[in-house]
Amino acid sequence: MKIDPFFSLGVALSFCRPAFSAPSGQSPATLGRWDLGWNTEIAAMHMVMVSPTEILFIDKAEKNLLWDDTGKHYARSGRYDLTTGNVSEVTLNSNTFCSAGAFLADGTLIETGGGKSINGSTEGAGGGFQTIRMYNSCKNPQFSTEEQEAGFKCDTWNEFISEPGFQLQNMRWYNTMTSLPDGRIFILGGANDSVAFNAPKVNQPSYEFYPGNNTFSSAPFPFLEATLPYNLYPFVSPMPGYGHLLLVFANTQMMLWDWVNGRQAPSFVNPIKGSRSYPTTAGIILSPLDYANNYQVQLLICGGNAMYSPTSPAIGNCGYVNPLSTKKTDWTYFNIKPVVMPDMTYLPDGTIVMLNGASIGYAGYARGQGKTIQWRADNPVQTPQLIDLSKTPPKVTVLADSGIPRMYHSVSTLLPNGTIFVAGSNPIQNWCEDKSICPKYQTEYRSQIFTPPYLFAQTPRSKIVSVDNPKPNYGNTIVVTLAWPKGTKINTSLFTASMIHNGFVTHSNHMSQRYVKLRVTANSDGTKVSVQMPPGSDVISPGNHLLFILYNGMPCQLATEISLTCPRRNRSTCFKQGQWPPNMGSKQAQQVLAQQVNDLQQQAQVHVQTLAKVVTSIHEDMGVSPI
Ligand SMILES: [Cu+2]
Repeated sequence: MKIDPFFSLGVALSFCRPAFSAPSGQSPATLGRWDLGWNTEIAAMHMVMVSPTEILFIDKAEKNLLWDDTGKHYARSGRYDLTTGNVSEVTLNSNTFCSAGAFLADGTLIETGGGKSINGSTEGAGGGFQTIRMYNSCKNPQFSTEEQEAGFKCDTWNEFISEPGFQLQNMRWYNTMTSLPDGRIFILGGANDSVAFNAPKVNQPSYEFYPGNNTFSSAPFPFLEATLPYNLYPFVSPMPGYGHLLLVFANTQMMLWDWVNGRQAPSFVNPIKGSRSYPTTAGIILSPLDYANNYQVQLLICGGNAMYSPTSPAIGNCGYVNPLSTKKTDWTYFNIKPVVMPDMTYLPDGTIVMLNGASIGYAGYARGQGKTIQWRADNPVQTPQLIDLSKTPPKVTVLADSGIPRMYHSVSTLLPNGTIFVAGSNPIQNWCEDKSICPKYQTEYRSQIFTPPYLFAQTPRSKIVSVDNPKPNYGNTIVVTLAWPKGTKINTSLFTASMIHNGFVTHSNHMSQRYVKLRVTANSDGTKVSVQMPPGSDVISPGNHLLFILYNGMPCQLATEISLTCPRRNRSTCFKQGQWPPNMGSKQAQQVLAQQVNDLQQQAQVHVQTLAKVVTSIHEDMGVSPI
C-alpha cells in the first residue's frame, strides 16, 4: 500500500492556524498549543472517525447552522474532511438524541438508539429509540454485494427507523455499544424514554448483540438495576486475556460479565468513591495495553461528581484498579484538577490527554432562558491534563488553556498526525441565532486542534512510505517502510509502535477506545520496521485501527490504517474463552460470586422502591429534575 507523499493532515490543518493562537507566555514545548479548526456547523454531540481523513459528526434533531440537503429540516449529521476542511451534510432522518455507535470487524459503523420522533417543525425527525443506522466511508467501502443490491450506499446513512425485524429489541436512549472480540457488537442498557437520569420506570437493564443469531436476542442485565440512578452510558470494554469477559462500570461499581455464556464473573473490587456515570459523568479509560507485561490492565476513572447538584464541585481525583484482582481490592487514587464530563484520549506514546468539562455540576441541558437560565454545569475546565500512568504515582501535567469553554456534548479524538481534534459543547439546545439574547454558553461550532508537547520535541520524525500487509491476521508480523529527514542517525533501540482504536465518542464515553503497544524491531538505518500484531482479539477487537511507529517517543508524521482480521470462519476461535481468570473459578470465588449476585439483587430492590417514590413522572432531558 503506497501512501501519497503529498498528503499530510498537518499541511491541511495549517491553513486555519492564524485565526487563533495560544495565550502569550506559554511555551508549546511544555504546555502544547491550541489552533482553531474549521466550523463543524453541526453540534458535535457524537463524533467518530470513519476513515483516517474523515470525521463524522452526529447531533440530535435541533437547529444547526447547516441545513439538510432535502431542505426540510436542519442538518443533524455532517462529514468533516480533514484534508480540505469541507463539511458536507449527511442526511439523517431519525432522532439520534443520545445514541451510541461501534464498528463491525469489516469497518462498518453501526449506530443505534436515540430519542423520540418529532413532528412537523424544521427539527422534525423519526423516532430513534430502536433505530439501527449503518455507515461506511466510500474510502473504505465494505458493503457486501447483497447489501449493495439492497440499496446500501457508502458516505450515506442507511437507516432502519421502523423496519420490522431490523430494529433494536428494546428502546435505548443513552445506551453503550462496544466492538466484541468476535467482530460483532454488544449493546447495553440505556432508558426507554428521555430522562435527566435513569429511574426504575424507564430503565432498560438488558443487552443485545448486533448482529444477533438470526433474530435479535436480548437478555436481562441486573447490574443496571443495582447501579441506579446514575448509570446511563455505562462503560463497557472487552477484558484483555479473557475474550469472553467484558469489563462493565456504572455509577460506583465495576463488574465482569461473561458475554459468551450470559453470566456474571466474580469481582473483588470495592465501589469507587463518588458517582462517575451519566449525568455525574467521569472520564473512563483502560490503561495502555502492552505486550511486554502480557497486557495487564488497570481501569482508570477520572473526575465525576459525588452529588447531583449544579453547584456541587466536581471530583478532584482519578481512581485506578486491577479489575482482575482476586482479593478484596480498593481503588488507588491520585489528584487532578476537579472535572466533570472530561474526555480521555490516548496519545501514541501511551500517555492520556484529559480535556473538556466543567469544575462544578453535572451533565444536562440548561433550564429556563434569558437572565433566569440555570446551568447544569459551570466554571469550564479549559486546560488539558496529561496523565502518565507509567510513573508511580501517575504524573499529571496541566497544559495550555484552550480559550473555549466545552462542557455538555463536547468531544475529542486522536488524529493520525498525533494531534487531538476537539469540538462541541451544546449546553443549551439549538443554535442561538439572535445574539442579543444569547446566554453566556451557546452551541459551539468552532473546532480546535490541540498539539500536545511531545510533538515539539527535537526528535526526527519519520514518514510511513508503505506497509507490506495492511490486512494482517492476529499474530502476523508486518513490515513498515519509513523515510527519514536527510542525515538522520538511527538508534534501533528507540523504536516503539502502538495500535489505537479511537472508537465512537459521545458524552465522555469513548466507546471501544483501545491502545495496544506492539513488539517492534528495526533494521540498522531505520527504514524497515517489523511490527508484530497482537496475539488475539481479546487484546483488540478485529477491525480498522491506526498504527503509529514511534522513534524516541515521536510518532511518525501520519499513522497508517491497519485492518486486523481473524482468518477463521468462526471468529470466536481468535480469542481465549471459557476459563475464569486464575482463582476466580475456585469454590471460594464462586461463593463470593453468589453473594455478589444476591447483593446486587437486594440493592436493585432498594433502588427500585426508593427511586419509584422520588421519580413521580418521566422527565425530559430539558425538563424539571425531581431532585
Ligand atoms: Cu446528552
